[in-house]
Amino acid sequence: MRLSRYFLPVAKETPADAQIVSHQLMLRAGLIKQQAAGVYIWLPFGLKVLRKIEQIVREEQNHAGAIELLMPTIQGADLWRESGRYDDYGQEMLRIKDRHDRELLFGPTAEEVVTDVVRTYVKSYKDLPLNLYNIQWKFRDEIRPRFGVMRGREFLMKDAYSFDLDEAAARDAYRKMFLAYLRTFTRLGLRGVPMRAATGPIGGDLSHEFIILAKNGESAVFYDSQYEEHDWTNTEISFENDEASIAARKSLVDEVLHAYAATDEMHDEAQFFASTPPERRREGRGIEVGHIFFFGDKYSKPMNAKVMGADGKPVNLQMGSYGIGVSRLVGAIIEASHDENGIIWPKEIAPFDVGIINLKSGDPATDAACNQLYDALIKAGKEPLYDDRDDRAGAKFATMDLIGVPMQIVVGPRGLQSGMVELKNRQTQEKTEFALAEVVARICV
Ligand code: 5CA
Repeated sequence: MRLSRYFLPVAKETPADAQIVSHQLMLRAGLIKQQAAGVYIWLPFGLKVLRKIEQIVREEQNHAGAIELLMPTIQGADLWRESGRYDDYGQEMLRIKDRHDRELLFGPTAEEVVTDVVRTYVKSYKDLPLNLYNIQWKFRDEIRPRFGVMRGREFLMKDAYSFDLDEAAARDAYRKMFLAYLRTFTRLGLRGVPMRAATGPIGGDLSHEFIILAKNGESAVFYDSQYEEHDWTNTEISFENDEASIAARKSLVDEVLHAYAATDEMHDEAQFFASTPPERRREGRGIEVGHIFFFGDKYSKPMNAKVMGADGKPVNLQMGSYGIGVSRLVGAIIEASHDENGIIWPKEIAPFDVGIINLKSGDPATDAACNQLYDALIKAGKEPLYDDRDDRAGAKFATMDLIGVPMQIVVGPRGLQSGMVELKNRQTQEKTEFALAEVVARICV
């Protein structure tokens, strides 16, 4: 993409209405524009990042055996009356009436809708286990939407729902998602720390939040430094349904959870001290990016979602639900990865792989070198962002740093006299000179 032809409205000034750094940077770097309180337009640059995160989340869900469908944003109120949640959910639910005075709502979550799908089509234990997910916009009328996309009213969520014959199988479904989450956050360049959690309006008796560590996190967290030092996803995890795989998943989850981690809500000082040697005890702040729940027949019972068991008797399905805040992750990743100059995208989700800065647009030799690089990078399968605008070098450096492209190639007439360009690493700020002819190969290793 040539910046002169792109739509990237960047701003120098820090917006006054944004309190935390990720929100400020998302506005300044032209990722989002507020449309209404807690409701955002995803500008082209922000949308690219959102889609990349979404794709990694999708690949890891598929890898773990979950199957994608797409449920509507608008739901009928009747299903929520069946489950008993219509009145309980309270003011966070945006209730809508159509022209026939029928009651609708903008879905804050989809346990009821997906349970209705499964009770319609799934009749036998032979169709299980089943895990259905979608990546869809949700609406929650939060009292105090804040921090930009971190606590929006409209937000993009991946929500998966597992259906099993009995509790043992449902707990395995839970563990599959647990491990899929560890893999997902690692691929996003993050460490998602699982913490025992309260279940709130989703319900159930077993629940974990996945928290990423960041200075401006909403909740205080206490954890074993193992979560920073050890990568449990290094071991190949099988998502097959044979007994050996089920047993391996159980022991891996048990091993992960053996290390202490809790938000202040669930923190138990005595247990922390008993389980964790002093040099490994950490206190910090974190952002909840995922939340998983096991809740048995909480929905299947009132909604009469049953399958025939092996003995021919009908039983209520055992369920769990598994959320990831896809749009929240954009803010959370910036919160965890930035410096005073701007965003530093982890490689996997960077909206562009490499920036090209033309120090003297209009100079024939410099333009030619930049064009040559641009074409070569595209040919090599990279996505370059070429700053070809007629602007000061300083402004170009500042923009490229602000928007966080992981690698930058700086091309100017002086270097070109000896056939050289400069390669800069956004994260380390390290600069290295390379021959023009060599630099693409360097990037593409
Ligand atoms: N049905 C369950 C799991 S599918 C559920 O709704 N869980 S949740 O309420 O915990 O939400 C799942 C994830 O969505 C959260 O972990 C969080 O990352 C994200 N999320 C929740 N509320 C908001 C919000 N107001 N703004 C942005 N993201 C949110």
